[in-house]
Amino acid sequence: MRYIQNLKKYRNFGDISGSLTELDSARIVILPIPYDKTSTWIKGADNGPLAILEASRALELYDIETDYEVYKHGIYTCQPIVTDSSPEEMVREVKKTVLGLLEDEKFVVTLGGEHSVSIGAAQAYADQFDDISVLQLDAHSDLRDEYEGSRYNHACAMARISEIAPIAQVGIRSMDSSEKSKLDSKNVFFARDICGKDDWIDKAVGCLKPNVYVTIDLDMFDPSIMPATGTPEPGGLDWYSVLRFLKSLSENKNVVGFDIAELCPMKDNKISDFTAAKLVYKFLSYVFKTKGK
Ligand SMILES: [Mn+2]
Repeated sequence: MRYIQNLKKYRNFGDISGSLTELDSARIVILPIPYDKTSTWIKGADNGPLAILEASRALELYDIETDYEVYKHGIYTCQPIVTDSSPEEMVREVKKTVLGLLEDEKFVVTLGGEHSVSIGAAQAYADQFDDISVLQLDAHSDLRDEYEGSRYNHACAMARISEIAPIAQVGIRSMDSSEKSKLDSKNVFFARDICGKDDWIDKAVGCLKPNVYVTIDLDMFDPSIMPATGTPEPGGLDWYSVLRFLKSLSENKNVVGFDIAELCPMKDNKISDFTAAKLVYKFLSYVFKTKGK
């Protein structure tokens, strides 16, 4: 494991400071994992966590919709897990780190990095919680058993996660024919069937166990609002549909943690970075407001 030294540029999520950013008292922990070893098309997901943290400094910390200031629960931003080791080793390191935080009863938000960072985080949650589903929002089914010589390639993320917990998949619109037999059709919500509609939300929430870990690949969004991903796919979800879904999910299930992966920042367009940061904050607002945590 190789750690780089100059990490001072990683600042606190939301630009909050003082006692609200101390590990001991914070309920929420942001874990940046700038890892991009196996991506196959547009590289740069290793810049994702830093871009989200930078953009989060421009967030308004009061959320109008929920009439809530979730940052008052405290948000601690970890130093990033930085490594150029194999995906297998990275996954082990992520699992160990997240497990340590869960033992301290933190709500962990993992920021990728490519989607393989989610494997270790989901493994930690599956170890720590009974009766848990993993909900994936993604353009891609990620169910390949192996890709380019690794079973921990980003294209295999959900294949690995499905070995430890039941999964549901939302927003899917791209896959390989070899993945067809692995799809569980009653737990898959294809983008073409759900875009522009809301009737799928109750069904998708209803197929989940009481505890839910959520893994979000930002390419689930339509590239018109989220162009900065490694593999943009047309025909994705819109902002308010995703928010309605995450709100209903938070009200009806115990969301135990989530990750957001695959932001591949663009040099001259910060819209995607801010959209990703806002998504983190909106989701936290829904989870903590509804549960009164
Ligand atoms: Mn994807």
